[in-house]
Amino acid sequence: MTYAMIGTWAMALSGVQRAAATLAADGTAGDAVETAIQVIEDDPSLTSVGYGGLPNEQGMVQLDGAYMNGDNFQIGAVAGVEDVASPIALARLLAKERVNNFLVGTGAEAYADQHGLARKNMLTSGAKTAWQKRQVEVGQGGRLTPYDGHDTVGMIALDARGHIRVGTSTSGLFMKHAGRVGDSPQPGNGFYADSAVGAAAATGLGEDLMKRPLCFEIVSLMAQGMPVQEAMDKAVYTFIDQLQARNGAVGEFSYIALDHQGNFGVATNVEFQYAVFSDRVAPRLYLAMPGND
Ligand code: SD4
Repeated sequence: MTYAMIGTWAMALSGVQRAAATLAADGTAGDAVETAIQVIEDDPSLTSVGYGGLPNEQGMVQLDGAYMNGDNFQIGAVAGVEDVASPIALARLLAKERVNNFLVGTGAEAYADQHGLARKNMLTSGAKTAWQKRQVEVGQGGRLTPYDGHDTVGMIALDARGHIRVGTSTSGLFMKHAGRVGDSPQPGNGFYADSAVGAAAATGLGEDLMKRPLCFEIVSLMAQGMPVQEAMDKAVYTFIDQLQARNGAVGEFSYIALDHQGNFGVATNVEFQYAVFSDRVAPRLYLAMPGND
């Protein structure tokens, strides 16, 4: 049976490599997504996800993440959580609840404690130094630009039994306001999954990504019979053009998607690397260029 996995940015490769063994040994898509994202969350050298993620204006690391079960549409999501070692583990646990699926801040942290999830100080000394340096620059009249040091990890897995799961995890934007929430934990915007069809995940400037639920739109177009790449081209580039025409300002948009047969697609308006693994392809990185040619 076909199995496959796709993840955002070059950092996804180490996670996909780790999860490859799980999928190849008839493991579940949920375990593959959680394992792959945790590899990224645990890596202090990656400054946009989990431990080592860059802090907000106040010097706090606030994390967003989500998990979706494509079989029953259950969603778990967290936003603005502090000192939780694995937001994806927390989101996956929340996806099992009947209610209270999306928790923020201290409520999410209390839930993590009640369920025995690991807590840890997520601010590394490297991230603190980057924050202090930015304070000095701002003090010297430098502009506060929140839009750097960001890359969300999004992972989609299809297992050999046809189950599809998607997950996201991010520290959002460096120097964001306290309490700012991006697209990554928002269903339809940051992610969407339907095991009968496929799934999609987003990365880029959350403030723009949440202007249209493109992950849901991509999956909807696929449900109508459109091939995955065509669905992405139609949904993503149409909206980018619309936003450009009506708003002028367009941030970074990058999307990955996988269909229930293991075919994948990508749409982006920046140079974008992504990692893929399947029963046909050993774990590897691809590079997508902006535009739909
Ligand atoms: C956010 N979409 O919080 C995330 C950040 C990101 O590439 O993915 N940047 O807005």
